[in-house]
Amino acid sequence: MAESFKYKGNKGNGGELHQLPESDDQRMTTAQGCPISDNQNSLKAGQRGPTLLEDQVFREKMFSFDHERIPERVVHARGYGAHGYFESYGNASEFTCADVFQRKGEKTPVFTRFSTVAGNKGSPDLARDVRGFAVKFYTKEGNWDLVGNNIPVFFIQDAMKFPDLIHAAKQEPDRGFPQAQTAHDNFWDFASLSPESVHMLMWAMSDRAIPRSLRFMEGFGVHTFKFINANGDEKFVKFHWKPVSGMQSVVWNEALKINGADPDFHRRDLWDSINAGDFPEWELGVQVFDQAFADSFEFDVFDATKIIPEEQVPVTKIGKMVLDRVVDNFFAETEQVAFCTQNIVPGIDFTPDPLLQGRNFSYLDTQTKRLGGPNFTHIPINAPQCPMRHFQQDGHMAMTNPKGRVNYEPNSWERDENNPRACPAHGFKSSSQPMEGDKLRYRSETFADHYSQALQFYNSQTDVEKMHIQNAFVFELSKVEKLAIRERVVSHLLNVDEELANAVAKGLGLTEMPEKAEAAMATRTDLKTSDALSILKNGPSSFAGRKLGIFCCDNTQEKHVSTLTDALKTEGAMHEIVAPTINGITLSDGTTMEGDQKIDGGPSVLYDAVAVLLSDDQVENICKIPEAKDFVMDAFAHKKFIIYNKAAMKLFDELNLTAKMDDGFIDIEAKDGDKAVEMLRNIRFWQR
Ligand code: HDD
Repeated sequence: MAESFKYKGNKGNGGELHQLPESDDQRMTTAQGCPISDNQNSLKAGQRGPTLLEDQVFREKMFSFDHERIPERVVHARGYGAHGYFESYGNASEFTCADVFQRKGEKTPVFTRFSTVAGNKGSPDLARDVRGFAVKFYTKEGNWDLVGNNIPVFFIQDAMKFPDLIHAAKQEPDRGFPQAQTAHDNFWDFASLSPESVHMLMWAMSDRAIPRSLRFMEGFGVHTFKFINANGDEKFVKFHWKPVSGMQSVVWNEALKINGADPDFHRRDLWDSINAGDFPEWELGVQVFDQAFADSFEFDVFDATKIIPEEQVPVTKIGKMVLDRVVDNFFAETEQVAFCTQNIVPGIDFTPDPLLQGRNFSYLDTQTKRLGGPNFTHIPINAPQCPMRHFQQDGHMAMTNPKGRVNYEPNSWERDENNPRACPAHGFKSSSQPMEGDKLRYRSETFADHYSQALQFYNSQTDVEKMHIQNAFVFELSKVEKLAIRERVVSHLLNVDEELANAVAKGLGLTEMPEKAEAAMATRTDLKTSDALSILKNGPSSFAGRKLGIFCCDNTQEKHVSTLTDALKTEGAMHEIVAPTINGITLSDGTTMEGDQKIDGGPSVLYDAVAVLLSDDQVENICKIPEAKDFVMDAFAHKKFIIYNKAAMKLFDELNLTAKMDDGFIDIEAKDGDKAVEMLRNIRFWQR
């Protein structure tokens, strides 16, 4: 036990603490398996002498350390993964022969990695950014990687533009900042010169880009793919992940503060909730449509800057993903997992979407560089969990070379598991795709409308969400130094919606409105709004998976705390005790409670709602703690529900809040825990 270890001083070997018992299962060895006698001291010439080059134990240890880092991902470097399973509802076999969907109730293992896009590996989780949502299905017919985002459209239409998009979005190359944000000149310069990005910009400036947790966001395959069924019939398909707990985001001011208070906010939430047995779940939905629909749809279904509204093609749920196991080792699993859009299985196929086509080259290429060679498929997290039989061999770190004499085809050796052949009846077959035409570099005119769906998205939001979009544009563009770039963005917004453009112009203090950007096509105003596009219209119906921060102190009434914690447990929600010291508090009935956070380490931005449950004899001291005041004021400003008791009123008085107390304040003495938690289901008191 760690506590029983006491340091016993230097005895010429770094202290007894470090010497472990001699049993076999605890003995430290070199990477070659040689037992190590001393892991604290290098081999020296004399007691104070120089270290000897001969020390193979030291050299091996240092060599391994020196080679620990591999290149971080060029995008999506900051990510977090978990294991789980996908359970098929068995209702998709009509559309696809993909084995993973054939049998109702069958579970397929998955590994899912969430990420931000622009930030480096050590950047904060709550940057305003798109979130990657990549799922590796270990199916019986090979790995299927659905490498999507939490936003259903993309900034660009052709992969040719991807390196420029990413160069512009990441740190500016001369100064090496800003980190993990698009709020700078280069990004907005590129975006405003690439009007195809306008639809995605609307999503990126919405609260979708600041999710409350990874569990409360949707995921999308983005591109149109193909489904092929057992009869060879083809349909088009778009993939959706729908979070079972509903959608939820933080507000921007919260995000700014959370990044300071807990840069690991999202990964910690995923880690904690899985370990607590509160497993995040998403249903996989598909929009399936045929060529006739594609021909009649307002936009080109191969254009990744467009959605197909759910009202036009409903989302059918075909299974559920449950993440139920954290990684054993972050590097081995989350870092080394290598997603490739090219990894598909029989029953699924690509379409000519020029973004998808380019991705199919890029991912394999980047994994080879990042993981050091073509054998990254041998790393356990990437290895298929079904048999693999082929004649690929050798290369760096080859671990599963084929066995036997034969390593070529055709051959006349006896057929067995080491001598495989292609199987025309069951193997992967590309779907039919009539093709003809000149070789040319061209953007199809069917991709030319850049504003209509941006307007549709904006019109589908609630007033609160519209205001957040306006504010986000203003925030980001206020960080842009060049006036001409700020104006150019507004000139595009004029093509989307005048009210939005005016609000942004006003927020930026523009004295003159720029002219509308030239558009290839007039913005369509006839597209129907879609409720599915709003977060607030698809919020949770329960407080489950959310967290209450309970700020209490010595002599807080025990029943006020327990009525709440009991009700939260029934709801499936979590709580943390925030206390003046981490060693905890003694409640009114003499029971002691450890603190989960000291007040300055547990600001209210870390919680979905707060309770301020104080005692008469402590409240005056608490009024003197600046962080205690911030705890309440931030919760108030972020429109959170605030549960309180009588003693807390003194603190509210001190903050001049008493006159402003609205229905978002819940008196625990008037309502019991159940009633209070019922109110928390609304998540925020937006009327404030
Ligand atoms: Fe990408 C990583 C999602 C366009 C090239 N991408 C990456 C990851 C996700 C996405 C989730 C992280 C995977 C992980 O967790 O390891 N990318 C998307 C989506 C796109 C998209 C949804 C548009 C629909 N990406 C895109 C294009 C290209 C790339 C057009 C290049 C032509 N993406 C990459 C990459 C990355 C990557 C360079 C970096 C690290 C990696 O692949 O594994 O190959």
